[in-house]
Amino acid sequence: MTNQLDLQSIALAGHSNAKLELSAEDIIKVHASRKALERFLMGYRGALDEMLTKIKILKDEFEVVHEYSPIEHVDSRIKSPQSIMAKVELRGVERDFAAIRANIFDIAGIRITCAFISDIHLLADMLTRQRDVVTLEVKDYVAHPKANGYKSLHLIVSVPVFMSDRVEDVPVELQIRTVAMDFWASLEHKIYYKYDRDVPAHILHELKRAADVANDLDQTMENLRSQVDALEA
Ligand code: 0O2
Repeated sequence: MTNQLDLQSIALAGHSNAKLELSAEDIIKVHASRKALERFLMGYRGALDEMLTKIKILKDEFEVVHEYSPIEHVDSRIKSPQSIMAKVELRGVERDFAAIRANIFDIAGIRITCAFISDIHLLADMLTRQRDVVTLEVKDYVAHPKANGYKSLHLIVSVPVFMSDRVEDVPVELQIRTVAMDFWASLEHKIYYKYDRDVPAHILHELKRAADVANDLDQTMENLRSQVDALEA
């Protein structure tokens, strides 16, 4: 198995309809790169499945025991080879699988949305205290929002994935935030790319205002929830 990431081969592998003059050697190279990439990503797919199962078990159990779940919605993705390579270039990481594995931690990603702010850390604690989950990094943009107003809890965790001949500890990025935080983040992300990262000042100002409104809504919902919980107690 080649361990060298050949950018051109992977690009070719993703464009099977392209009218290209390929030599037999090129075709063998494309297939080898494709297979190596497939094997590399397999560990990430396994890790994603394991984490998604853990999240589903928590959600199901919560619904049975508490008739309520802190989890509103779950999204997951494996980063595309093109996005992985863009990050590799940006970060100046060597173009081989070992270096990518050691330096890029968001190849497997899960985003969880919760109804209430207090659910975010509750859920993070329930996941990270499981004995096969190792926390590698925590970025708490809920406690410490970014200057633009972005709020979310980011965790990098690793889970063991059992293959036929080895065990791989594979990193997964978890982003946990409220529905309001998520609404804001997805709009901000679209605007950021629409303006090619150069967003006019008045739009940035409006976005910050919208983040404050989303935060007010989250606080109000949290207060309402506390009042309802107190009534039920
Ligand atoms: P994508 O396409 O969403 O995956 P790192 O991921 O460590 O290389 P960084 O910025 O140090 O880079 O990590 P951080 O702060 O944990 O952010 C990682 C991800 O959080 C980003 O992924 C975004 O998805 C999201 N994010 C961070 N800041 C913002 C923000 O200001 N607005 C929005 N909408 N999302 C944000 P990527 O890799 O940028 O891209």
